[in-house]
Amino acid sequence: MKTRLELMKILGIALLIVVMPFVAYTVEKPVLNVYNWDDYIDEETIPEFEEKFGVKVNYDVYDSNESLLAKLQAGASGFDVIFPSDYMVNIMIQLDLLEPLDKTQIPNIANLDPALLDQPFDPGNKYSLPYTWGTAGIGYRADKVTEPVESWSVMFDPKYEGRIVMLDDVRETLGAALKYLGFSFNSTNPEELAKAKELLIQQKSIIKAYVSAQGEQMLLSSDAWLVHNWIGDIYRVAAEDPNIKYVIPKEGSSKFIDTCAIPKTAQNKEFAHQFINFLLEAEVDARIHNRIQYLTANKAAMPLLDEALRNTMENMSAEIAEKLEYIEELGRDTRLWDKTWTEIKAH
Ligand code: SPD
Repeated sequence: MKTRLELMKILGIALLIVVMPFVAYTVEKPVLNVYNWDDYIDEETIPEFEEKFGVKVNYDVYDSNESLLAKLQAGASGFDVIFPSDYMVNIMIQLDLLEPLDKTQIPNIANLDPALLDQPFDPGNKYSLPYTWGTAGIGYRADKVTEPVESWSVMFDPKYEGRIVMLDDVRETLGAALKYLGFSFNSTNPEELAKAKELLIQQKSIIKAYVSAQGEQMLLSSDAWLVHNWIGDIYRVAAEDPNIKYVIPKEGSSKFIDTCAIPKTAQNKEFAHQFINFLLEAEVDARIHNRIQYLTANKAAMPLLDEALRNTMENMSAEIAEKLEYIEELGRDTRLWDKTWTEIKAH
C-alpha cells in the first residue's frame, strides 16, 4: 500500500513528464522578427510558416523606406527580414546594414523573373531579392471626379479642396511634383527642386492630408476623392468599389521594386533565409499577390494569379512604361531633398 506522500510524488512526476515537453517547446521556439510594409502579406503565410518550421514570427509594419532606415540606424537589432525598395537597398548596402544572402539556402530564386534580377541598385542580387513591383499614381473616385483624370494637374486643382491626399513620402511626393513640372523624378537641380517646393507649398492649403498608409481607405469611404498612392493599395479598394480607378498620370511617375533582405544585425539568419525561400514558393507568392494586388516578381507564380492582375502585368503599356522612373539613391544630394521636404512640411 503506497503512502499519500508516495502517491503525490508519482503524480508529480507523471505531470512533469506530460507537461515538460510542452513547456520546453514553448520556451525554446525560435523567434523570427519580420518587418514589412503595411498591407504587404496575406493572412495565411505567417501561420503556415510558423507551423511548418516550428518558429514564432513577430510581424510588424512600417509605411516608408525612410522610417525603416531610421529604425535600423537607431540601432534596432531585432529585425531578421525587411523589405526595402530599390534605392533604399542601395543606401543600406553603402551603410553596411545588410547581410549578404546565402543563395544556397534560397533555391526558390529559380522562380524569380530574370528581368527583375541583377538591377543597378544591387548588382548580382548579393543582398536582396525582388518581392513585388509596381508604380505610384492617382487613385480616384469616378463618381465624384467626373472629368477625365489624366494628369497630376488634378492634384493641384482648388476645385477639389479638402478631397486630395498626397503620400507622406519625401521621394514620392517631391518626385511627383518634379515630374508634373517636366523634370526628372530624381532631379538634384536646386532650381527645379525649388520650383517643386513652391508648387507643393501652394498645394498644402487644398490637401486633406499627407498619408502613407490607409489613404486607400479614405478613398473607399469617400473622405478623399483623389489619392496619391501605390498601385496595389488602390487596386484592393477598387475590387470593393467599382467607382474607384487608378491612373498613371500622363507626365509620368515612379516605378519600384520592393525586395526582401536580411539586416546585418539579424539574430536569426538561418530562419530568415528559410522565410525568404518560403515567400518565393510559387503558391505562397501567388496567394500573397492575389491578396495584396501588387505585381509579382515570381515567374512561377504568374499562372496562379487572378486573371485581372495577370492582365495588368501584361498590359502595362509601353508608352506609360517609358515615362516611369525608378527612384535612385542621390548620395550627398539626399540632404537637399530632405531639407526641401522639411521646409514643405513645416510651412
Ligand atoms: N502598402 C504597401 C506599400 C508598398 C509600397 N512600396 C513602394 C515603395 C516605393 N518607393
